[in-house]
Order: sequence, then C-alpha cells, then structure tokens
Amino acid sequence: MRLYLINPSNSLVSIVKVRESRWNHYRVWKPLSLMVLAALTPPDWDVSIVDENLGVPDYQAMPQPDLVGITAFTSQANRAYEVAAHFRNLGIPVVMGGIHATMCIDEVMERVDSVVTGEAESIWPQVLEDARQGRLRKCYEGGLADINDVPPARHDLLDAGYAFGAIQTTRGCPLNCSFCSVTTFNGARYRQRPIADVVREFKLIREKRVLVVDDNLIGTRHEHIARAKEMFRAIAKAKLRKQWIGQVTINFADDEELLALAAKAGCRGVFIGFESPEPEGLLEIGKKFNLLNGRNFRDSVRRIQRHGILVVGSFIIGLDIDKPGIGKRIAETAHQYGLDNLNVLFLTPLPGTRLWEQMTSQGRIALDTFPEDWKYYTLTFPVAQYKHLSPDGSIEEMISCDKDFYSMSRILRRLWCSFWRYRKPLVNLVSNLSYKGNFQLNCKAYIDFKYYLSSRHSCVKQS
Ligand code: B12
Ligand code: SF4
Repeated sequence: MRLYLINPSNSLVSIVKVRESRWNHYRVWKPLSLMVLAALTPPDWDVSIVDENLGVPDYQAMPQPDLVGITAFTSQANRAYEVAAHFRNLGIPVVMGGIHATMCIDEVMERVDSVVTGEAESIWPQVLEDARQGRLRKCYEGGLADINDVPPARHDLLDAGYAFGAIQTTRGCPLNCSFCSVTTFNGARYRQRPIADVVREFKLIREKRVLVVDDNLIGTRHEHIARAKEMFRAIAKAKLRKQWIGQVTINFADDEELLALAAKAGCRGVFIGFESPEPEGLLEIGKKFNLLNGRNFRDSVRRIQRHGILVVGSFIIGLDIDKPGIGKRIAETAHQYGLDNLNVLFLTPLPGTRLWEQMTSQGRIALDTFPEDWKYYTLTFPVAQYKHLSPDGSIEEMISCDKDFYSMSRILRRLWCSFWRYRKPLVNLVSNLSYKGNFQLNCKAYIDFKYYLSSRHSCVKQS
C-alpha cells in the first residue's frame, strides 16, 4: 500500500520564497505533523512526504498512491482542496487532518473522503486499516493524545532541502490568548514528553540546527520550568552539538539558571510574543501574563541576550486600541526593548479562536468568501475590520513599522550591538536580511491584495 502525505503550498507566504530571497532558505521549516504521521504508519505502508513548499511536483508523473493524507493550516486550505480534487478525480481516497480540518469540519468534509480531527496519535492506525479495507469513515476524532504515545518523527523521510530539523517536546498552553488556536486545539493542560524520548529523538535529527516547535518550551508554572531545566541538562549531557531555536513566554528571562542551562543545551534564539506595546492591548487579547510582576521588558530581553540567545519579538497590528501611528510605535518599542528581530502580524480571526467568535458576532470579518479567502489568512494581510484602521491604513502602518525597524542604519546598529554583546553578528545579519527581504516581497503582495479588495468591492456594488 502506497501512502502520500502532502503539505500544500500557499504562494502568498513569503517565507517559503527561496528563489526571491535566498535568506529564506533558513526559514523553510519541515512539516513535523507529517513526519509524526509517517512514524505512526505501520511498516507495510510505503510512505512518502511531499512538501510543496520545496516545489510542487508533477503528481501525474508520480506512481499512483492507494491513499493520500493532507495536512493544512487555514492558510493552506485552498491548495489542499485542489490537491484533494486531483487525487479524488483519479478515484484515490483522500484524508485530511490538522488544525483547519479540526476547526472547519463541515467545509473540509465536503471536499475530502475522510476528516481526522485533533491530534492523530490514537486514531491514525485505525484510519489506515479502514482505508486498507475500503471502509473509510467520513470523520475520525483524535482528541488529545497521551503525550507518552508521541513517537519520534520520521526525520529520515525529509532529509534534504532544509537548513533546520524540527522537534516537539510539549503540547498545550494554558494562556488561551484570544487570537490563538493552540489552547482550543492542543488543550490548556501543558503536556510534556518524557525527557529520554526527547533526547533520543534529537539524536535522530541530521541537521545541525533545529526548530523546537513547542508553543511554549518552558511553560508558565514552577513545575514546568523545573522540567525544562531537567530537559536542558539532559540535552547538554548528551553532547548533541545542536543549535536550536524555540518559542517561549517572557518568564524565560526570570531565571538565570534556566537561561544558562538553555544556552548550554544549544539554545541560540527565542521567539517571544510581546503582542502590543500597550498594557491595554495585552488586556484586550487576554495576555495578562506579560504584565505580571510589573516587568521591565528591556531588562528581560537583555538578560536573555547575555546568554548568547537572540530574541525575536512578535507584535500585532489591528487591536481595538490601535490608532494611526501604531506601526512607528511598535518599531520604536521593539528598538527600545533591544530586540534582534521584529515580526509584526495583522490581527487575524482564525477559525476556532475566541477572536473569531467575537469578530463574527460583530460582523467584522472583512474577507469572508470561504474557502477562497482562506489563502489570505496568513496573518500578513488585514482580513478583518479594525476599529481605527482602514485596510489601506493598516497596510501603511505595517509598512512604516518594517521600514523603520529594518532600515539599514538600524540593522547595522543591531549588528554592532550583537557583535559586542555575544559575538554572533552573522546570525543576526542573516535573520535581519531575511526579514528585510520578505518585507519587500510583502509590499508586492499588498499591491495585489489591494487590487483584490477593490475588485471585490466593485463586484459587490454591481450585484
Ligand atoms: C511550527 C509552526 C509553524 C511553522 C510551520 C512548519 C511546517 N511546515 O509545518 C512555520 C513557522 C513556518 C509556521 C508558519 C505559519 N503558521 Co504556524 N505553527 C507552528 C506550530 C507552532 C507548531 C506546528 C507543529 O509542527 N506541531 C507539531 C505537530 C506534530 O502537530 P500538528 O501539526 O498539530 O499535527 C498533529 C495533528 O494536527 C494531526 N495532523 C496534522 N496534519 C494531519 C494530516 C492528516 C492526514 C492527519 C490524519 C492528521 C494530521 O496529527 C499530528 C499528530 O498528532 C503551530 C502551533 C501548534 N501547536 O500546532 C502553529 C500554527 C499551526 N501556525 C499558525 C499560523 C497562523 C501560521 C501562519 C499562517 C502565520 C504565522 N506567521 O505564524 C504561517 C503560515 C504558513 C503557511 N505555509 O501557510 C496557526 C494556525 C491556525 C490556523 N487555523 O491555521 C497555529 C495553530 C498557531 C496559532 N497561533 O494558532 N508555523
Ligand atoms: S499565543 Fe502563545 S501564550 Fe498565547 S495561547 Fe497561543 S501559544 Fe499560548
């Protein structure tokens, strides 16, 4: 039995455009979901993973599979349906799972043979057996997996074309920020994989650099942090010689021992959601956590950097409190905090989130022709109606923010600081150039997006 596991592309996502900006080579990440699914697949299946981010293959020329499994974030849903239609026309059954299939079951069910919701560990072998017997059910519910059942991913299946390997050590997040799907999808309980499993899996990764995909690698409570320390000790002891980056909450900065252990274990960069320069903004999206203990963000960022760890900060444009000028304000705040990189996104109501409920009930979803419009749900387009910012206005804010933070003079200043602080100017240069390159790609995409918006409006007026 031959199985294809497919990660669909979205040409509007700039970070996978390697030809247009070669720095993106460092930002095309492996689809870990499919590597885990492959690991859950019995050995008598011949499994191939197709990552369309590396190029769309000629499916016609490939041997016909017996089953196709597709994963999709919401932004990939359109392409997922195109791929599904291609194989279904050939009479090959298609199963779709992942975050979009879980949040939009009815839409997906109309376009594939079978939908798998939630985490797949407990249910995937059953799906395969049913497919083998030709009795696939319309829907399977995976729910939340027992974290001990997460197998080491099949790192051998995608072993070329990526600068980074990928691994997951925890699932779930208790914070439930209004715009984020993680708490709904992976649950509020923070589940940690056994440390021995993590170390064993790390050893299977061939790449020297690794993305730890956890939404919050260290967790929020005392016992979470204790486990993170234990894991970092074990990774350091195993002498894996990997350099890795991960996502954490700002409390990472509060514990010198934690920082030292992370650095010793190979941590070279962290991604932190600051979300808004204003306390009112954090309250609006339900991220009070960042406000605890009257934190000084600049000091927190410095403490992390002192351990040779780069800090990438994420902010959102489009909150109800955001007024014209927010772009410059974010750039200035990021500069004051001393961030190495800044990643700014538009507030986007993703299906299944509290924000989605709120904006739907207020009639504020601007791009609502689904499934076509899902391709704009990349967080890089203003898809909702923002309180004080028009679509054009919000794009202008984004441009002014990026222009300011990624001006050559600011980049050179950051390089200089990074040289003096932790002797890593090269990593800093690559990441800054990658963001700068994507800013230029995004500007082109905004022009097409504005054209799309105006043609939609004229269609609405005519009808
Ligand atoms: C790593 C990551 C990325 C990587 C992607 C790597 C890759 N190629 O997959 C990068 C950084 C590139 C990325 C980009 C984006 N991401 Co992202 N990302 C994540 C993150 C943190 C982890 C995903 C992961 O690897 N998990 C580990 C695997 C093992 O779990 P899993 O993917 O859930 O897979 C399990 C199940 O879902 C299921 N499953 C999955 N697929 C399939 C398929 C079949 C057939 C079956 C049966 C089962 C199944 O089985 C798996 C095992 O249990 C998630 C958060 C999260 N917790 O999921 C956000 C998340 C998926 N990202 C999100 C978003 C919004 C984006 C972006 C649109 C915007 C952005 N800038 O962040 C872009 C879009 C990229 C695109 N191509 O369109 C949202 C998606 C919400 C949604 N409704 O779409 C999430 C949920 C975070 C959030 N804030 O809500 N992301
Ligand atoms: S944004 Fe981060 S902290 Fe907030 S719910 Fe999502 S994963 Fe948790």
